[in-house]
Amino acid sequence: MKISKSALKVLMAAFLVASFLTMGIPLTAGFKGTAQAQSLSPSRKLSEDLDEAIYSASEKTVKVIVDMEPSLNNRSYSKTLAKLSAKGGIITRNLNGGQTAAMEIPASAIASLKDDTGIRYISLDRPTVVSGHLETTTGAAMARNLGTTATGAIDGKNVGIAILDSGIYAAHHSFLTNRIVASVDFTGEGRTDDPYGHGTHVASIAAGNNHVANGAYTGVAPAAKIINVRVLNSQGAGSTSNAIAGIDWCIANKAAYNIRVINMSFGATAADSYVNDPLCQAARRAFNAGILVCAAAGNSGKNASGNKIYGAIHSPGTEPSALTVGAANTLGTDSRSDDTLASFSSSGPTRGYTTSANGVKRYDNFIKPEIVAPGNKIVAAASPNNRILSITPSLDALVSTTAVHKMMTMSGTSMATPAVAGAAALLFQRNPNLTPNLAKAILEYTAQTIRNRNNYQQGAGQLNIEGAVRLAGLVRTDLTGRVLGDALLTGTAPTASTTIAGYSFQWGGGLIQKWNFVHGADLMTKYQGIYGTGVLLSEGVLLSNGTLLGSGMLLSTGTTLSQGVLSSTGVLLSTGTLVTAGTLLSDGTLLSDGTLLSDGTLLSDSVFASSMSPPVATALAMSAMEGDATTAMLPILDLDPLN
Ligand SMILES: [Ca+2]
Repeated sequence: MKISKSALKVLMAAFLVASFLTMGIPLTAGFKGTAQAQSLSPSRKLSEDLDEAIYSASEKTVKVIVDMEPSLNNRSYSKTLAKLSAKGGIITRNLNGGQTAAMEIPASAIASLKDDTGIRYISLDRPTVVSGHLETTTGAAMARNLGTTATGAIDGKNVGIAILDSGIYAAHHSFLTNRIVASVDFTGEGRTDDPYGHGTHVASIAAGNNHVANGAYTGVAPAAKIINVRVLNSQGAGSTSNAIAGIDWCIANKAAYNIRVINMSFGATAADSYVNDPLCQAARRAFNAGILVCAAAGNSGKNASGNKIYGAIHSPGTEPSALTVGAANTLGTDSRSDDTLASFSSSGPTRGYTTSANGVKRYDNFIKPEIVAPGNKIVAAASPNNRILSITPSLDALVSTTAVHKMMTMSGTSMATPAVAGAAALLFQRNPNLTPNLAKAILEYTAQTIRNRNNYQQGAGQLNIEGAVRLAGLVRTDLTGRVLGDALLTGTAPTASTTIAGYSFQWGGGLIQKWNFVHGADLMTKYQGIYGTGVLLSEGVLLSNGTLLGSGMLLSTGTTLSQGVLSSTGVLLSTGTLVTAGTLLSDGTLLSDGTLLSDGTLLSDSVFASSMSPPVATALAMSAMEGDATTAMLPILDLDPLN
């Protein structure tokens, strides 16, 4: 027998809720000890806390879970439910194959149900508090407690994150209350909501609150200010000039909204070197203005046959100052022991190029992305009637049917990027004096190396917010005027490991430089020239004719340059031959000219057949949006839909 995917989801969700309530709240909750619990008569059908709720608020509606007699058949269930409806009950969710129902019902009606033979038990639908999968597995939940009296909880408070995307559905309860402090449109459509459905999802990953499903989908920086800069239209597309106008607006309004982070979950094919690419140039302007720019790597990590390809980082992810983000896969478990890379995540090197007067192309060939974060099958906020969901209904996470609570599942480096943008906001809250370079360095240094993946795939590793916030808290706040070799920390170096959900891992302990991976404890104990403003983090070393040159101006002697890129087998590959030979690593081929998307328009990671001409690109985009078919973040029902 084949069970449809959506039916399976509902079944799994129902099971989850049942087991969740059982595990999260002791069944004896509300009872005063076992003696009383044991004295529970089989005929008693109301939980004690429900009794109390009825007593204290008989005129009100209560939220209950009604469990019907298992011996009954479906017809009897329907009859019982009809009876409950007649008494003013509104069924908010069917559970347990129809045998159990979550409902809202006038408290005054409950007494008359006590003797109903169809009903086994009625309990109060108790609110539970959980931390969501994303905030748990990234370490954001642990980071909340790493603040000071001055900062309070580390939740992004007062730090602005500009979401350059397809708009945001501001009424979604993930953004309660008044979290979106500014909205501006650069698409020409004259609206700032999100008919496409991409920007709302992205914004809630970065900064959504814990309102829906008792916190199951809490974003990384749930108190940050959200700045909605709409540069993608209702089809999810836009022009490069839209995006540039949006970036320049952020620079001009940085002070007004304390914009410290820009999130760009979109990209265009990188053909020009970052030196000439206008989107990269705009990203650089933002960076020079003190804003950390987080950019999606792109979803071109494999070709139509599913084979690994290298060299398909999208612009502006090709810009060296940007923090470029690839997608990891948590497999839906909080523990990071099983985490891997999403197959669709674009790998470096960057392949933008300049052409010399005699026609020779010179490729940038930088290592990108710098970091990876969860981006496979992420459940986050959905805007109502959005285009993505209308075309691909299977992406409905079936969490809630209420518009302001609705959630959908999406995959892509688009989803990974806002997790990093939210993390950056937490760092700036913890230590407002961090330069963008230093914030970027801390995020890279504390990342977890993913096994069997090279630097072109994972950069410095997977986002570790616990480690990053802890380290940011140790960095001195009087950074102005520091020179190379000065103490960077206020005390001793931190323990360079993190334990999340019971699994401990060492920090990667390194930084991505243009063509190299630099490592060593000095990177975080001593001030490095590359942490200042007016330089690039990635400019610590120079490569000349295959020779690595450490710059005494920018890096202290206690740091070590890898002699090229670390391959998945741990063997160092010689840089000079690595990229010029045209063949790269043994497990994939190098994309020769970066022309995967033929039309050169700016696209969100999730694009559709109608907006893309080449069938190959369409297939790739669709497969990326559905994500890798592994276990994933599970839908947890919203049991309080009217709130
Ligand atoms: Ca995991």
